[in-house]
Amino acid sequence: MSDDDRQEGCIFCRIVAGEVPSEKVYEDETVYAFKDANPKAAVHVLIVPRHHYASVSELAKADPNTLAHIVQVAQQIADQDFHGAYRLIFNTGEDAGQSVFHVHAHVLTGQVLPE
Ligand code: IU
Repeated sequence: MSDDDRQEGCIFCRIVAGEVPSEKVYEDETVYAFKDANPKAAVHVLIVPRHHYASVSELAKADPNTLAHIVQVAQQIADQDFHGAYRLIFNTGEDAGQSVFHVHAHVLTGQVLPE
């Protein structure tokens, strides 16, 4: 990852760079996926673009292909872990529960999910 891709002090930039340990689930040139440290389902994975964007709307504007790719990676994880069923969540804004301002998709799967 180049310096242009990251934001100083961002914990997810540091995870993507391997400076902070994480349980990797998947990676490729554009995204990195790892297990959420505080899982809310049997399988709870976070998928993040390598490049720093603060929110899903910022990502959608700047790089819609990577947003579509995140959906495909979520599907792949759910195909492996739970016959293709999953919930995909992008908390956007502090009042919606976003606490890390490097866009991340929560993939919840591996069990029947409550409504
Ligand atoms: P949120 O949508 O921004 O609230 O989600 C942040 C998630 O990142 C939350 O589920 C945390 O458990 C998770 N997380 C993590 O897995 N590892 C970390 O070092 C940090 C947060 I900071």
